Amino acid sequence: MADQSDRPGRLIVVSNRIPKGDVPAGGLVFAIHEALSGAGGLWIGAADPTPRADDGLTRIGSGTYDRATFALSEKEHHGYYLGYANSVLWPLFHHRPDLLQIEEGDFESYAVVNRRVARAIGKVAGPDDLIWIQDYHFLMVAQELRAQGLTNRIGLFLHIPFPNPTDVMALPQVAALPAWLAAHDVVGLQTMRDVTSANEILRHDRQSQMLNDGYWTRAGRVFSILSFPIGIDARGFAETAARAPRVELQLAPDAPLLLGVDRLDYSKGLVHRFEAFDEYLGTRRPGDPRPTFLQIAPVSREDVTAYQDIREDLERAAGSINGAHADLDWTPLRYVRRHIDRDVIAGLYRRADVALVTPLADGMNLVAKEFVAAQDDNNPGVLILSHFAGAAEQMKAAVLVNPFDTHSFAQALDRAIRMPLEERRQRHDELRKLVFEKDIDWWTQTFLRRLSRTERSLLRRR
Ligand code: ADQ
Repeated sequence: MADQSDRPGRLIVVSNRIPKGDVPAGGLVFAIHEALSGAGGLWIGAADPTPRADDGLTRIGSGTYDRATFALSEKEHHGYYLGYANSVLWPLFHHRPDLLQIEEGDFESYAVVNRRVARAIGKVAGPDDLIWIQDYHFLMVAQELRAQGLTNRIGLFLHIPFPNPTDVMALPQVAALPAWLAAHDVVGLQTMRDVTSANEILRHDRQSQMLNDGYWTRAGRVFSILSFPIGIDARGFAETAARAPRVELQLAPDAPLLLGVDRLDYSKGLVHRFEAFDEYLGTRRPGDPRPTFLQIAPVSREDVTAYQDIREDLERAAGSINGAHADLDWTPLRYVRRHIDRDVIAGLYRRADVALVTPLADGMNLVAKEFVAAQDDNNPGVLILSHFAGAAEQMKAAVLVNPFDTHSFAQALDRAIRMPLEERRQRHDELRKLVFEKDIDWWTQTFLRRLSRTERSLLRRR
């Protein structure tokens, strides 16, 4: 649990999603719950959309800290959430400017919602409270808070990648981005690669000036941009995996199980992954093991067109792979779109011989870390990890692949399936150490410590 004893004020966290009932075990939501349970505080998130929205917060639940929602109208849900956040910022920050859908009014909706959140925080924040903003839904909240005169320490953690300096030009509000960032005291990104992109973008801003050690100055304020790679509750996840119920998959006794677990999203590289598996199947020799690749990918953000397209592409690819390679007693690819419970997934990770975590762009990718935590240390599986997952910066002992290079990706699959126990153990030991040491508590504590130790003298009003 995050140590907050050296902090005089409360912690106020803002995230788009907030649990309305019990806090689910694991994941970011659980980490925020833990951080707030430490010293009390307030967690603010979006209410379910209603026909009309007003200002103010609605308190939900009760416990050692407060939880409250801000209102969102159906129109704002379309403009702020489905529109600007998920059809502009998400594709842009995942290096897909070709998928941008810039609609009139969406940015205004985003700005209205960010302003509403800032007003709500402004009303409840005490002078010593730490404000911790989560993710790309709230890039303008800090700027609004500064405009209200708040001098509190404000941190932002961006869970997704940072756009590169060329792509960012496709953002109509690109000129405002440096001021949004500079309104925070600490901007946390997942990787050094993201920090480099952010620094590069700020270098093009005439008002921003780099100091040192990650510090920048702009319009009289000093702020820092640093990487804080997010982790998981490794111990908890390992226990869940060891206790997980065994699912009957009806595989031949020696058939290797390959596993993919993703939200259905174009950034996750599912079509590329299917293509590599297809190529691998085409190169199998007689007598080689007959692997089964189980891909779990429930649909998400179905109201956004790009998500409907990826779903169709994937279904087509899955059908064609099984059409080409299946036999009477063998279905090489199983594609499951249904929601699967977390403990069942943990058990599947433990059982799998190879995990395929091969996004085209990803802030971190927690599946890579969960797979490692779930393994039987004596007979561990192999992690195939894309260079483009943030996790690749830390998890160098994985089998790293370029998902765009189908041929070498297929060779990596073959290598992973055949990897001898000794090499699997060596790689796993290294990965395990990292996943358990840099876990979710490490992440929360490192970020909050950095934020709370920001020099007050640096917090000048704009
Ligand atoms: P996500 O894009 O949601 O998160 P990711 O980190 O892979 O991506 O997964 C989040 C969680 O969802 C994991 O705990 C995983 O087990 C679970 N999950 C994924 N697919 C599932 C499925 N089919 N069924 C059940 N559970 C599933 C964003 C960023 C990531 C970043 C995280 C945390 O996009 O890059 O790692 O935030 O910062």
